[in-house]
Amino acid sequence: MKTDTDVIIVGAGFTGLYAVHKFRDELGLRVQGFDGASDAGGTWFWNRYPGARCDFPSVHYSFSFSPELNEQWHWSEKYAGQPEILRYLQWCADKLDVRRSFRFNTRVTSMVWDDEAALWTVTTDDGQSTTARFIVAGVGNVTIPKPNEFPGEETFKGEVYRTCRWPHVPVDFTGKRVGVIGTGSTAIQLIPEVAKQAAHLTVFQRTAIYAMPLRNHPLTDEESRNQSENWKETRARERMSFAGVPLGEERARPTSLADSPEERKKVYDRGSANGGFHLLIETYQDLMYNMESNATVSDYIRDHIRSRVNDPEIAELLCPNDHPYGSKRAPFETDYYETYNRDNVTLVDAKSAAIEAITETGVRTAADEYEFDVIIIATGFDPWTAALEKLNITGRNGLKLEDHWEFGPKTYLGLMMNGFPNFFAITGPQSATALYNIPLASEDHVDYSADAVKRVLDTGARAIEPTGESEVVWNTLVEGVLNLTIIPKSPNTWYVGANIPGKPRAAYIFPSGAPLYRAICQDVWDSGYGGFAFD
Ligand code: N01
Repeated sequence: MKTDTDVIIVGAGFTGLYAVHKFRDELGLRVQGFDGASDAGGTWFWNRYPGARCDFPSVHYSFSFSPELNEQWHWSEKYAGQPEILRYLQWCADKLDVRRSFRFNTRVTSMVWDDEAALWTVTTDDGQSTTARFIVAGVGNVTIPKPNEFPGEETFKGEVYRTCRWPHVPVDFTGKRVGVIGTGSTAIQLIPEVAKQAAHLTVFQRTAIYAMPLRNHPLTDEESRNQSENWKETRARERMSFAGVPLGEERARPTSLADSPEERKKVYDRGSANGGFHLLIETYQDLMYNMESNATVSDYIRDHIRSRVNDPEIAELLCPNDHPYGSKRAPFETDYYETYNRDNVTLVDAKSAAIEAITETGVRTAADEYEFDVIIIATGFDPWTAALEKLNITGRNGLKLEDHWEFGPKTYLGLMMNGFPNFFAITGPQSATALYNIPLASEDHVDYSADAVKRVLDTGARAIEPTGESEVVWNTLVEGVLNLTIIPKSPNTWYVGANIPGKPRAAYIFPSGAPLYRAICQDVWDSGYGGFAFD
């Protein structure tokens, strides 16, 4: 069959950059990429809010596949900020020479599978259509902002900013009254930065979270040089670790319940002192599976919060009490709790008195009115399925993706869907992505996709597609594993879609850890693509 190109790649983040390299330079195929942004960067192009930073160590949160990229890039901090990550991705785009394969400022408006010709027709917002045999979607999981729930935004006389669509020029908060809505991973990075500048900052918190210290620091020249020199060993260790990030030498103990309170405190102190995910992953193995054991770490974090906030009433309000640690994505902070000791910061309980509207002058809750010059909305994303559904995908026999997913995502391995041949949803819903270092997860999925494409081409088949039965088996496994964890104990975690009113509550993530997930995928591939059909 004749097509305009072989592979259409959507998104120019970690996935898209690697996919162009893989399919164009390694497989020798024709590729065409699209991205709505004006340049490469993906999520790091859009999320430019003050304090934006990755809470995976940069030496791991970066491409692993290329000796040149590993050796030539030097990170300046343990956990890089958004500007440095964006610079890195754009440097990679140059090094890999991938920009020429992308059309930027171009959004996909529809994708339609033609069963007779076995090709996809992709329409873009510049009015053009492009045909290809394969689609590689690298659109991310936290991409589409949560729809605005507050009526009256258009009447507000001041400035409104969304963290995930931040202006490209710095916003000056000097002398201004600022309101921030939300206290998730995003907001807790932004709040300390805005508080330093604003005349007054008011934070609307609906759900308190278990934020723990990130413990970021600049890297010395020697540390940076060591990272570049030892990349092979580092990358090998990543692939063997639960989250794709090898932590320290400390091995997690089986359960916190076997230790005395004193011993347990020492273990948690050590995890906390190491910063970031060490507390969750390196202390006790059953924190994500056993509510009683989890209660010990949840108590530890509440005590930690109380120790950092001067006013006991504010401290209590900041202590989470309606979900176990880890059931929502564990966030990490720098100076977040101390921010509430400042005279120019107020914490508002938006749970007991919900936000009702944005008014001409500020925000109205069920209990009070607040006047602002600036409102910042940090209410998160419509996760997992929304960015794919927004591509307006029609598969075999006119099946729309949103209908296939009417009651929640249905996938095989979190990578492909029955009824959508030759379509690869990189780091898609029901993959191990949520608890996995994204650049590695992207590389794995692109590699699996490239193998599958090669198999189609080498065997003269037209298409690869999972069977309906294999989707059912995968969904059952994903749900089963998820229900073994403490994740469903949170009333509104985005891991099960519960942060979006009306979104089906389902198993959106496969919390198996990366090594098990990779072993399952590798087994499927090595055993001749069990669960897939070729036509
Ligand atoms: O979004 P969130 P996020 N009224 O959904 C509140 C990644 N990330 O953008 O919990 C009042 O976590 C909501 O309250 P509640 C990371 O994977 C990574 O912060 O729904 N409040 C919550 O407090 C993360 O998990 C990094 O009650 C409302 C907040 O808004 C994911 O992005 C950095 C509300 C939303 O928090 C999403 O994080 C940043 C309402 N009507 C983000 N609706 C890294 O470091 C919502 N809220 C890699």
